[in-house]
Amino acid sequence: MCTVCGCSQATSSIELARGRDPESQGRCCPHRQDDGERHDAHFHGDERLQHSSHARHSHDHEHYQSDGRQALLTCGAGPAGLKVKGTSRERIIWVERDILGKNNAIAADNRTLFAADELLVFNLMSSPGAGKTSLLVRAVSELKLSYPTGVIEGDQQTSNDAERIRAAGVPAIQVNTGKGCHLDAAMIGEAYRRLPRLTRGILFIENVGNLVCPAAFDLGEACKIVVLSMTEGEDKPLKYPDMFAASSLMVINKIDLASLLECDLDKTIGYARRANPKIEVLTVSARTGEGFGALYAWIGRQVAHQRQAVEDARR
Ligand SMILES: Nc1nc2c(ncn2[C@@H]2O[C@H](COP(=O)(O)OP(=O)(O)OP(=O)(O)O)[C@@H](O)[C@H]2O)c(=O)[nH]1
Ligand SMILES: [Mg+2]
Repeated sequence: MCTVCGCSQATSSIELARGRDPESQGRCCPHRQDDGERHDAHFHGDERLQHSSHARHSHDHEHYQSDGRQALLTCGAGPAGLKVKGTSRERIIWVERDILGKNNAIAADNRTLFAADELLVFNLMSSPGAGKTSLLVRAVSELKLSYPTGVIEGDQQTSNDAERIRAAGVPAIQVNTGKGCHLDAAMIGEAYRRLPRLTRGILFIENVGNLVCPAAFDLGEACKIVVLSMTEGEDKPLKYPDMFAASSLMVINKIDLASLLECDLDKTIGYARRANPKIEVLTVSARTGEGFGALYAWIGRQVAHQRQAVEDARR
């Protein structure tokens, strides 16, 4: 675990073996996309991309916000406390700098690529285990009958999810982020080039299971979708508002378990709308298929909207 912010980005033995700067050991932040970042990527087996990225750390520890602002915690003192320029008080300095600029530039390139193929791209995000892959397996089995469909899967390790998608008869690329806690635009651009051409089709990206960092990264998608499972409790949108603020749609999954749980659906939706008054909401069960008609209708509307935009641009 990161010794500064508590996130799960600490240096692994694998990264140390690859010669990671000992200064950064035990701390997080592959979040930063700047010259200090290192990328080690390879594809293996049936299209699994191993990706490890991390930033060079100064002793100052920087945390980044989804709106691109940077909160700088200068950790001048040791574990006993935080020190900023001679004071012993913790101070947060907001630096108006677009630290996600490099990622955003690559995301813009991805968007150009997707537009050229008239491809609709959805970025699915959730906590680990909310049911993203289960939902995708069911959805792509149906959608592939109407659209060229593909999936990019993101996980720290394993190609399990891509294998589940391929078993449904849809091409999938697995990206392994190693210690990384989210997909970034460069990973998506690279993975997309390894998929068969999906002209006028749909590409689903399943992000790394994490309700925090994926929200901050533009991948070039048409929109972000947050999957929240009934088992997580209704307060997640309050605790992780950035994820819900960034998403156009909240899919509440595992609705088949509703009668067994005390989760208050109305409360969950109300909390999500505090973070994002415009967020649309669907309830589904990836297990039983309940609610998938409405999900397909929603996707159909996005397809129609995108095709109309392409037509308008041509005129
Ligand atoms: N009861 C029920 N279980 C579900 C549903 N959807 C998924 N699950 C179960 O939830 C567990 C996790 O599902 P996954 O689809 O692997 O979840 P995920 O979000 O892709 O997980 P990560 O990729 O690890 O983040 C599995 O045991 C699924 O069978 C659902 O609608 N109802
Ligand atoms: Mg999954």
